Amino acid sequence: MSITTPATSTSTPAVPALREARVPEGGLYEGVRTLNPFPEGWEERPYELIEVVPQTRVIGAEVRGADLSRPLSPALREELNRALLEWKVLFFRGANLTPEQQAAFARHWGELETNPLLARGSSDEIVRFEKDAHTRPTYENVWHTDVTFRERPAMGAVLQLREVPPLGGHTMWADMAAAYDNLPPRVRERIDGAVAVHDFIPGFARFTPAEQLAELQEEFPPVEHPVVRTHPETGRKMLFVNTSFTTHIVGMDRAESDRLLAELVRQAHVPEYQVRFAWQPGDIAFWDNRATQHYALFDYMGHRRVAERVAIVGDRPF
Ligand SMILES: O=C(O)CCC(=O)C(=O)O
Ligand SMILES: [Fe+2]
Repeated sequence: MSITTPATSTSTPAVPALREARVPEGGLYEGVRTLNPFPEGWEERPYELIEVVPQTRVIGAEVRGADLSRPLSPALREELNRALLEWKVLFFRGANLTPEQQAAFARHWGELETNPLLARGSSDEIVRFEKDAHTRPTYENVWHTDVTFRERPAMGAVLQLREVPPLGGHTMWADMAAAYDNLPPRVRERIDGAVAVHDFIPGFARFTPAEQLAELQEEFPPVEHPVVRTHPETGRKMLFVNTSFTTHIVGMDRAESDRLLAELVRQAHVPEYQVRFAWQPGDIAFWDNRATQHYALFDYMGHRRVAERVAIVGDRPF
């Protein structure tokens, strides 16, 4: 046996050539995530009147010990608002409110919206979503923030489930502050200061009769909102574009805007930013529509699901 001596002792060992690692535009979003429920510098204080039980690291908390059927004291309203700012969607199990009580609860946060695009419940302010064995999905199966086609999109909404299918019919929410926090610098640079156009047509045209659409077009012209909005109460920056209503980014050609928007709206799909709620009849969810997107799952074809919602008028996003 002989040992061959390398031709020259200084030559480097042969390394196989590596293929070019090409990452499609839109990038990879693997790795560690920054998961802060609170804005920077937020002072965390104990709750005195309610119990707040977080459901994930950043979004969703079950609130116990609050009676929503009666007018809220200022102190209780303050704690609930603080919990809403911290956890972005609050769950109240077994609240069983009448539509009037539900509306009165929401009014502690401001004037209520009326929505000509959705089915009316027992008053103009109550939207009733009633699905039965024959209905097809409409607003479901898509991540969205409510009514961003308005100049002043809803500040929040209070949804109660009246009838729940035997299995499924859950709702999910995603934290748009966490989504913003984790954007790579190359994306942040492109969107800080950018403005997007929002329109109800993409989200609603397919299930609104043509005559009504023509009228609604007049009532709701396209509006512009910042791609990154600042939360008016916490000062936190949040990604503010969504699949249902954001049509394009101002000043970009169509292909570039489409590609960037596709990457941005995909951020709602990241599991670490999400919470999923399995409803029982009489449960309530109260979400901060400024800070979140949501997704109603239509996975109960052939069954009934009945929900009622009120929405609170919001500010103009900045
Ligand atoms: O039915 C649900 O779970 C939520 C529906 C929805 O998108 C909404 O209430 O805004
Ligand atoms: Fe919605």
